[in-house]
Amino acid sequence: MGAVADTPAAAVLLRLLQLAVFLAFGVAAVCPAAQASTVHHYHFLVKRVSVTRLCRQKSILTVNGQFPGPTIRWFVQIMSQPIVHGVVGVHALMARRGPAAEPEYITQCPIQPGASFAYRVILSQEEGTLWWHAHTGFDRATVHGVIVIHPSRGTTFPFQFHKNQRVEELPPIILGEWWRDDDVTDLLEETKRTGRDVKPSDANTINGEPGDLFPCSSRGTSVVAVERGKTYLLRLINAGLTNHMFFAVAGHRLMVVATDARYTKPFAADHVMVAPGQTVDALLDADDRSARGQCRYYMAARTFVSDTTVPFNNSTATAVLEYTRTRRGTPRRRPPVFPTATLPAMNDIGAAEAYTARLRSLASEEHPVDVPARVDERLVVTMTVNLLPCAANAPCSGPGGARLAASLNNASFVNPSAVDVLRAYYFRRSGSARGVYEADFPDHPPSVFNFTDPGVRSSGLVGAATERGTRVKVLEHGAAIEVVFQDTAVLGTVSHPMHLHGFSFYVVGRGLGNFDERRDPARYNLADPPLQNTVAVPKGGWTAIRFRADNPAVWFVHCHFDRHMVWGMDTVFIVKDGKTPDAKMMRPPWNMPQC
Ligand SMILES: [Cu+2]
Repeated sequence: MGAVADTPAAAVLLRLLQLAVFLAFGVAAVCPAAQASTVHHYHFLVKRVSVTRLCRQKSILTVNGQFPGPTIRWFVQIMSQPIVHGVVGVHALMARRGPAAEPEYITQCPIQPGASFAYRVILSQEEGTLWWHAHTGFDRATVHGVIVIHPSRGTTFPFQFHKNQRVEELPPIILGEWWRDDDVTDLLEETKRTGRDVKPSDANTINGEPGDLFPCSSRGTSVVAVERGKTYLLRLINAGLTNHMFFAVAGHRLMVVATDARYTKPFAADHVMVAPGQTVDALLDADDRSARGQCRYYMAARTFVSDTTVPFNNSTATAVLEYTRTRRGTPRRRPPVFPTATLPAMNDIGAAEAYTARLRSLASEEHPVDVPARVDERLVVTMTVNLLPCAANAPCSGPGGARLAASLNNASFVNPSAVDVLRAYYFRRSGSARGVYEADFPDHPPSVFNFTDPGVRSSGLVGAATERGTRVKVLEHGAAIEVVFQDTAVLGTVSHPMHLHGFSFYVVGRGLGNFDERRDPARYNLADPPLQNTVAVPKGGWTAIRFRADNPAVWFVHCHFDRHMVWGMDTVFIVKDGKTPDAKMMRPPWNMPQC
């Protein structure tokens, strides 16, 4: 498994992953006048193809041979019935009452070669940009694509386009990462075997291309055409495995209007910071008045690294924004302008925080906020990168001769192997779920220390070890939940992108240092907090999120740095059934794959 194959056919033999996957969306508009349903069929074929980047050919896993994968478009307020297989999961859709496209071993076991699998997803209120991606190992590095959710018929965007209301869309921009010589599965296996950190990627990418600042990359560089005087909607996604990214367009400001498919109060920004898993919708005025005949601009994506003490990818990917008609006629092929002044430096924590702090919900009549004013339960959850001793029969070579791990509240999550959490919960509620998971995920850190003190480890008071286990948290149906994610300095502070399946959540507070349960809640923003599904917790700080547990199912909670996820910075929220039939978890489909 995992060797790089030279031909697609050989790759299929190696990975045995040629699965025919069909997505069939049954669309039933809520508006009574539009009861007639429309069905969109998406045919996803997972296959290997050979591509060349950074002067090197390698085989990658794709959907339909496309990298990035196909774009799915639909309208909000629909019910959909996709048939999806176990590799591709739908990111961040509030799939109502599950079982939905979730990670393997959480709500389903991996689908075996040749099999297919159907399940139902009921969408709720997302509008804007989401994405779908693989949730097996590091496969999502190349198995991902955009989901565009248009305003429902009869409605429009809650913001003005510059001169007319006609929507001009730029092609979606997916940021990613590229390893020149390595198959991502090999990287994962090596990390598991050695206990070492994942080797940094060799390039960031924009729509699968590093851009012409890299060798052998000029021909593939994405070129996005615009006409002067028009306003465009730009959809931006960070599909990267290991890095936050800054993004800026030379000569242009962006008007941010949405994140994670939820509208924001519009604000002008010279750059955005997008964490892995997050999306940003922004308007771009093609109106470069100060350009003096210039007509080509770089769109640039640079790593934002909050912890420079570990190796990282210090490169910048580019695409080109090109005016198709200038005041003087045909564009001249001058080198594009680089956003030197507006793209922050790689370690500019202030620029990242300043951007993130500006995110606010639109909070309008059509798009109101519904943040719980009081909570029934507050969880304080520390996020820690840990070290574990090498196993006696498996030597390892991580830091200090140990093995890297990660945890939430000192519980390092272990995937069950015999049966997935959903099946264990749904079919064995009488307590026999024991042996698959324990419903004892801690509500608070098991030991309290000065979490963000850089000297905490050298003080000898806190060890780097963690406990391993499949520990989940059961939430009462309808309860108002607050989760405070708290960074720790045990192996060094870092900004973790924390992601919750099944819910969008309000980000009601953030701060540096240690969360103070007595003082900080008084300063929460309960008026217009941003509604997100992935939040970048400040390095050496904390973030508080609130949501109502009204979506009964089994939901994965994890850091969206994939190596942290693999190391165990995860847990599962099981939301209990409500009283009415439509508040109960749907029965898992009969054809759920067996482990
Ligand atoms: Cu993390």
